[in-house]
Amino acid sequence: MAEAKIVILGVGGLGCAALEHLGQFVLQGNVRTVAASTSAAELQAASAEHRVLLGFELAGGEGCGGNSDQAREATMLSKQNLLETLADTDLVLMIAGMGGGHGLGAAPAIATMLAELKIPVLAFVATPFNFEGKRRNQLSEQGIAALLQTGCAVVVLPNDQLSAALGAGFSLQQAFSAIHQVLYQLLCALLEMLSELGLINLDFNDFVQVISHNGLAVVGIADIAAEDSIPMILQRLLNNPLIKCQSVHSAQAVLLHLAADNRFKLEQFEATGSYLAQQIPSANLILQGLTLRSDSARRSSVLLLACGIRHH
Ligand SMILES: Nc1nc2c(ncn2[C@@H]2O[C@H](COP(=O)(O)OP(=O)(O)OP(=O)(O)O)[C@@H](O)[C@H]2O)c(=O)[nH]1
Ligand SMILES: [Mg+2]
Repeated sequence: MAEAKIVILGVGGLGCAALEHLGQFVLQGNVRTVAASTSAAELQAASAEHRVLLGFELAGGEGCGGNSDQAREATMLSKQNLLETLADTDLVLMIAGMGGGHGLGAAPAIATMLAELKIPVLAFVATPFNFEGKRRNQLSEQGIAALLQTGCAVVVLPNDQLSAALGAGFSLQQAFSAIHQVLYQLLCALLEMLSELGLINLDFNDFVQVISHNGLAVVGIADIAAEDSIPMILQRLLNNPLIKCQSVHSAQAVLLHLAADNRFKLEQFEATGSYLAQQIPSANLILQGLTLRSDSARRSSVLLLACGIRHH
C-alpha cells in the first residue's frame, strides 16, 4: 500500500500535553496530530495540527471536571467533527491519561467511532500516581476496561513505575515529565519502524494484524551493539520495568523489528524467533522484520510489540 496515513490523537489533559511534548518530530508527511478535549485551554496548549473542542454546547470549553459521563456526552455531540477529522486514516495512535473524565468518558467513545470506521487503534494510556488516591485508580481501571471493550490494543504506562525508574530523590517535575519522555521514545521508534516496514518481511498490514489482537499491549525498544546476542537483547527488553509489570509472557501476537547495520549477523537474527517463541509460549503469531541501515553512524536497534495480553 502507499505510505500509511497515521494520526497521533491526544485526548484530554495528558493527551494534549503529550502532543506538545512530542514537538515537530512526528510531522512527516503521512503523520498528523489531532487533539481532542472538552477544555479549550488544554487544546490551546496542545500545538496540534487539528484541534477538536468536544461538546462546546455542553461543557462550554471549560473541561468536564473529572465527570466521565459529561466527557462521553460531549464526545458524542462532536461526533461529526471527529469523524471528519479522523476519516481517511489508516492507523490511530491514541494518547490519554486515565483517572479523569476523558480517559473513561471520551477516549473509549472516540475508539468506538474509530472501530465503526474500521480504523485500527493502538492506545497509550498513563495510569495515576499512587498519591492521586483510590478513586482515580478505580476510574483508571474502568477506563482501561472500557477502552479494551472497543477492541483496541492498549499500552499501559503506569506513572508510578516510570517515576520509580528514576530512582530516589527525583523532583516532582521529573516524575511528571517521565511519561512524556517515554511516549516520545516509543512513538519515535514506532513511527520509524512504520516508515521502514516493507523492506524485509513485514508490511503495514502485518503490523495491523498484530495490534488487532484485542487486549493489553507492550512496546519495548533497545539499542544494540554488534556483539550483543539476541537472547541478551530480548532479555534486556523484557526486563524493562515498564514491560516487566505486564504479563508479556501471555501475549498472543508479537512483532519484532530489527533495524541493523550491515555488520549484523544472520544467525543473530535467526536466533530471535526461537527465543521469542520460548519466552512467549502463548503467541500464535510471531512476526520478525528486518531493516538494514546503510548509515553506519546509527546504532542498531530493536523494537518489540506484544499484543493480546489479558487484562485482569
Ligand atoms: N506524568 C504525568 N501524568 C499526567 C500528566 N497529566 C495528566 N497525567 C495523568 O493522567 C491522569 C488523567 O489526567 P488528565 O489527562 O488531565 O485527565 P482529564 O481527563 O483531562 O481530567 P478532567 O479534565 O479532570 O476530567 C492523571 O490522573 C495523571 O495520572 C502529566 O503532565 N504528567
Ligand atoms: Mg482535563
